[in-house]
Amino acid sequence: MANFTLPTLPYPYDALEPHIDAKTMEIHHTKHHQAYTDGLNKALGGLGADWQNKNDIVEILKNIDTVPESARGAVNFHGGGYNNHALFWTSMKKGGGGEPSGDLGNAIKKAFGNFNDFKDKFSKDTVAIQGSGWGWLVFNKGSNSVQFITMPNQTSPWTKWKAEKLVPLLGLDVWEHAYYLKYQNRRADYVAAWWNVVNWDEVQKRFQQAGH
Ligand code: MN3
Repeated sequence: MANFTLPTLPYPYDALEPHIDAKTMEIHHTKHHQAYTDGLNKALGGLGADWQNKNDIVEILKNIDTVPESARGAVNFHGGGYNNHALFWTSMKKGGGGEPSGDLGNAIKKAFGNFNDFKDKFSKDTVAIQGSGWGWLVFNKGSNSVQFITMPNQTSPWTKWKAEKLVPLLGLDVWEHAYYLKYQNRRADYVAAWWNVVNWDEVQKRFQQAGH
């Protein structure tokens, strides 16, 4: 039986106040992320033993094309949601923000000109996502550079691995459940506030691990 479990947050629910409120964090984690976790387990549980025994979500997403068609849509959605949120929680921290330095800072400058241009593009294009989705800074292993992409719904950048060798570095959830309690319809205000909690040390670590 597939047994992915909800990861615990590395900080209390109120740690990201006032930028992201405690109630939103608690519901987002215990209800929404839990639902993706349950949905992933259910989708894999309906498949053969070889799929039920898999426990590496990144490998599953990289090979989404091999998931039997009966479950592929559900695994794409719930498995993407499972991994996206795990990355999301750990890419934020109390007292975050600022700019990345070192290799990552240089890669962002090379790709976008400077940090503010990167931030503007990321913000503008993520705010503009129609409906629900995520904005992502990714590392493209093929071109050895970072780039910005948007992904619809819960589809993970890892699902583009075979075609484009993309590694997710920093994602921003702009589903309404991520901001509606505090910001209502003001997605742009939520996106602007979120930069204050970005954990660049963690993003830098992912960049190193991606083998740039
Ligand atoms: Mn979410």
